[in-house]
Amino acid sequence: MNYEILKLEIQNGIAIVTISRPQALNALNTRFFLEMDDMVANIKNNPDVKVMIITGEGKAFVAGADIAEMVNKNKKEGSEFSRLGQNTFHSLELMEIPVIAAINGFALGGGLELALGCDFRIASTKAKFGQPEVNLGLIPGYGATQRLPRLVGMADALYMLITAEMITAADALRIGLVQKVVEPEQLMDEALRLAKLIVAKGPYAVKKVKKVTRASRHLSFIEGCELEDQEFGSLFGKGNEGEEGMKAFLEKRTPNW
Ligand code: CO8
Repeated sequence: MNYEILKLEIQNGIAIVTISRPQALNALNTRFFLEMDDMVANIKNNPDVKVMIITGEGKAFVAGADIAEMVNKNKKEGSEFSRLGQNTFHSLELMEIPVIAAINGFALGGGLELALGCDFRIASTKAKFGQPEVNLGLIPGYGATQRLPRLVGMADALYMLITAEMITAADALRIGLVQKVVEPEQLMDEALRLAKLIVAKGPYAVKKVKKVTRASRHLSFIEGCELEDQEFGSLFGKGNEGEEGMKAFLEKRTPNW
């Protein structure tokens, strides 16, 4: 696929995906979702990529779903547009490799929902976060009603969803919406630093830890612990990653994954 909105750069096992439609503050339109689906599929098929970073070009990460595209939709088309974005963000969340959102500016509405579909979020001090859908007489349609309360708790989620107030990066850090805040000029350096840390780990172990931890959302505690012990065991034995990692520790050398 020829990308018009997304830019991809791959360096040392790290895929950096930049959303580049700055004239509309990177608002999410149908074209974006088609490109993102294609991008996720491509990166999934590239065994060299161990981690993905998503960021935005210009003053926004993403300022929401494209209001100009949505305005004339009927009920059925509205639901379809919601499902399109939900599916894309589900497939992003289901990627085996970790996905980091590097939030450079506005992360509003569908833009915050995109960030919620990533595994964790780092933000520039300039970033602003909000779920402004009720200002438009809408509710979120790309998963925020479900992901936000699970991430930050019911009261902070409802505060954001009902007041539509934009919050600062410092407040986003305080409620656990982002994991780290850095100066704007350090954002990509910090995202790359974290990505490099991840690239150095056992790649199979990183995928398993994501899979088992994310499964805690739909499994009971007991089922989750069962999955954990199965996957823990899968890393042992001759030629497996755990064997190499533990041997390397005991032999005081860097593991050769
Ligand atoms: N959609 C389309 N265009 C947008 C959007 C958007 N979400 N946000 C900004 N733009 C456009 C503006 O219209 C403007 O275009 P133009 O230059 O042609 O007039 C350009 O981007 C620059 O924007 P501004 O001039 O407004 O920039 P400011 O710095 O003055 O303001 C803001 C920045 C505060 C971010 C402001 O642009 C804003 O409030 N944007 C809208 C934010 C918003 O309400 N987002 C939520 C959208 S709804 C949503 O995301 C629901 C998701 C679920 C959908 C489910 C499917 C049915």
